[in-house]
Amino acid sequence: MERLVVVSNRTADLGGKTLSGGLAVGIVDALKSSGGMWMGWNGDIVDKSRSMDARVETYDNVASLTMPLTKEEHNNYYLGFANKVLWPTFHYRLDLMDYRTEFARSYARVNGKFADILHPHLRDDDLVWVHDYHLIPLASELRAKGCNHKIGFFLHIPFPPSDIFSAIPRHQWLRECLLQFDLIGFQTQNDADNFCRYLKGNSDVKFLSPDRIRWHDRTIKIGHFPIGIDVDQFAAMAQETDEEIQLERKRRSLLKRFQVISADRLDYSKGLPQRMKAFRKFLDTSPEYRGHAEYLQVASPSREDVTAYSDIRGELEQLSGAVNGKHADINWAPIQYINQSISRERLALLFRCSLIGLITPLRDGMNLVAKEYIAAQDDEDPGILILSRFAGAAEELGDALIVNPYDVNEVAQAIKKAATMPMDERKARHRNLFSQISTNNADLWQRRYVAALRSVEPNVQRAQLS
Ligand code: GDG
Repeated sequence: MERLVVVSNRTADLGGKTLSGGLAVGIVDALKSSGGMWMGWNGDIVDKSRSMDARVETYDNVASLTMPLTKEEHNNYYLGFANKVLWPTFHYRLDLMDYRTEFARSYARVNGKFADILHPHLRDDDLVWVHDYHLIPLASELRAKGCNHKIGFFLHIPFPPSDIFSAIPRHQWLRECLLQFDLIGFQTQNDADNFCRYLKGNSDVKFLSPDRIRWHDRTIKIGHFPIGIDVDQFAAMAQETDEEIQLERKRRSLLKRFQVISADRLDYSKGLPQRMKAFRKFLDTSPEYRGHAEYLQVASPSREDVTAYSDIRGELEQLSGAVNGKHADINWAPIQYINQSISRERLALLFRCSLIGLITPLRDGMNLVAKEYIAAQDDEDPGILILSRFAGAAEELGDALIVNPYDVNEVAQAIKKAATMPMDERKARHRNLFSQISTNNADLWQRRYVAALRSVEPNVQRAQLS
């Protein structure tokens, strides 16, 4: 059996006690069964790069190949090109794109460094699976070293419409880098369609079928592979007994209160201010819920060195303060805003005791929180998911209350609809949602992707880049 080699910007903490996140769990299981390898940045930042910085360690049949980044690489490749150019643009936020030549140069250089480190460790029949926007040029760099391996790419974030993508200076270079992969995978049909429409504007690309293209002497497959979660693991965590949470539940039931919950990295793509405004609208238009509805927003800190992220933090502090100032009573505050990361176990328990999961990103590749909220529910008394139509998850989770996150009135009405939803309807919606996330779980996601990569036609020649 071929060995699977996974490459991502950061590796999971393979040596740690528990792996967090459906992504890590799903991938590590696949790596264990093939005695595979995971390569990526180890999270350290050093002054200077030295060749002996790369390390291989083996945990439970999985090799981990890691290295640090230098300060320059962290600033220009990671914070710069990846998170000030690609992240905003791919999330349809051209207004936040900050393109600089030194970012692009460093991005190309770091991808070259990944290839330099990885290449000597590759075996002839390895399947190489590259993850996400940080590593678009990696296949091209590996091909330049003579790698004819099957190399697949999976984009965890959205792929924007052609007009937006082509606003990135040197987008043609990114396109040519992408076309050095053998399989290009997206989260949704919509993302794959956006990419295909962009390719159709190029005369050197020929569509052999809707999902196979010919570019010079290469054949490339395009597909969508919606990521899932480890449903059993998350559901089990949500059912642990926790005295504090049970007390909280009793208190709420005595006072006829219910909780609305959201949990996100504090990122402008997640729509946190719009959501807080929608909750404020709900309180303004449905005064009968004052004293009864409590909104908990967990916003874990993220990329704080990027200005767009610190700006949004200030906005949320101001908004939550203003709503609480206007509506709070001696023994009730409508918004509880936590700008800290909490444990995964606690998050699962909080999801279970919240009547409403309010997940309204402005744009999201998939959104795993939506799936985790469903997995955590008690099927005898399930909560209701309100989900943005701009989350990739909305393609699969049609039984949620689907909303436009920019429309505060619509979101406020959805909160009211959820608060009054009859139990039969709650159960019916939950049954369908749970069945969907259980079928398309993390394991199926990785198996579908790896099977598709294994079955691509081998491309032996390397196309000439312009
Ligand atoms: C990218 C794409 C795509 C959140 N707060 C805390 C916490 N979390 C966990 C959640 C969830 C994960 O972080 C977030 O995953 P998402 O999918 O919601 O979003 P991104 O981080 O933006 O991920 C996204 C994903 O890749 C996978 O392909 O779905 O669209 O943007 O697991 O539970 N975990 C802990 N404390 C917190 O406070 N422990």
